[in-house]
Amino acid sequence: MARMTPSSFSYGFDLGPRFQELRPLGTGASGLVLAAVDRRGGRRVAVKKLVLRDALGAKHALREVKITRRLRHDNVVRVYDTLGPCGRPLPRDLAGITAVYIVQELMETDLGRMLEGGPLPVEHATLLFYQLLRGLKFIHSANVLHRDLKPANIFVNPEQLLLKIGDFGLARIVDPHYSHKGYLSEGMVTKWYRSPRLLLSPNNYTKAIDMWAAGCILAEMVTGRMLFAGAHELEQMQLILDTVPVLREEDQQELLKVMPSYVSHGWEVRRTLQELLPEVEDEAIDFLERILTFNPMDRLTAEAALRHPFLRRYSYPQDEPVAPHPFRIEDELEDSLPIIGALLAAAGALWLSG
Ligand code: OWQ
Repeated sequence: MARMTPSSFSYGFDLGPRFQELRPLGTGASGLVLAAVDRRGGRRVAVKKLVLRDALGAKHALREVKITRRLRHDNVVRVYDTLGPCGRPLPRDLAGITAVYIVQELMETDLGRMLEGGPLPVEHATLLFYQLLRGLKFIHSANVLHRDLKPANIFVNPEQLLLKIGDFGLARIVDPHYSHKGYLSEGMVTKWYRSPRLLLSPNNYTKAIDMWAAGCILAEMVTGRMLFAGAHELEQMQLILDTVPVLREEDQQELLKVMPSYVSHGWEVRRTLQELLPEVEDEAIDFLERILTFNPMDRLTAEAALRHPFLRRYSYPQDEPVAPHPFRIEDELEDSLPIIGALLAAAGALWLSG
């Protein structure tokens, strides 16, 4: 009997003979990820398996495929291929398909692992953060929210100091021209990078919320310590309130309703960002203060942050591209409400033919 080759069916990955040397990297937001060598072209790749267990699993897989295929940018992990069972091309109609494989670029490490070795030299942290913002500017211009930015989802090739944003398993499309509430919340997003707004209303996802996470990540790169490491949601909010001033009247009033016992100290912070991060230079503190604002309306956008003096050595607006084909309201609805999505598609077809 022919020996099963390791590539034929390891780890429940039904990929056919194209991939070799499979080894597990971890379980991401949406499924198991393996490193492998693609015999076509000899590239090393990361392959993520999305299991279509039920209608919801299929919906999430389709969304991740749709989003990651369109996001082509230097600072976003590149998707090379999306495959079905046996490593065959993905059919148009997914009926009967049990798994989808996303074949993507393999990066050497992630920022979480890098930070296990302690803080980064501030020059390295600045260059990496510039690339994080450059990637976010592009992602947000495509009307995509990442929603789970954290060091483990940010991939790095350390010798070139190249950074790419990855793992779009919780990403959503949101068209800012229409009102939205980010209806579906999975409730599994890491709390340490959650903005105060998100702690107060867990379903309300916006671009500003990705920026909060980015700010937490910059602080962590420079200090080697997680900025706000709450053990639970209430403590997360308390740690934020210890350092982030609540300037707007409406936010103060909401907090008085939600956590009256904690906020009764005249709205003075207990320790400033400068006191919390004594090793961080003034310009970086100023920058962080513009990102870690309590109210998302006061927070710098990725595009505006790229123009802050902290990044003047790297900023080059002519080479900070936006998405050529942003996602639109139809894509957002198609994701959330399959029936309306189908109706819109049919109406579009009618309109085109008529
Ligand atoms: C890499 C592109 N990983 C990934 C991996 C979730 C997503 C996940 C694991 C690896 C990073 C650590 C080591 N490149 C990726 C990716 N994704 N896109 N998604 O589970 N590269 C949580 N790597 C390579 C390599 C060697 N030794 C330790 C880690």
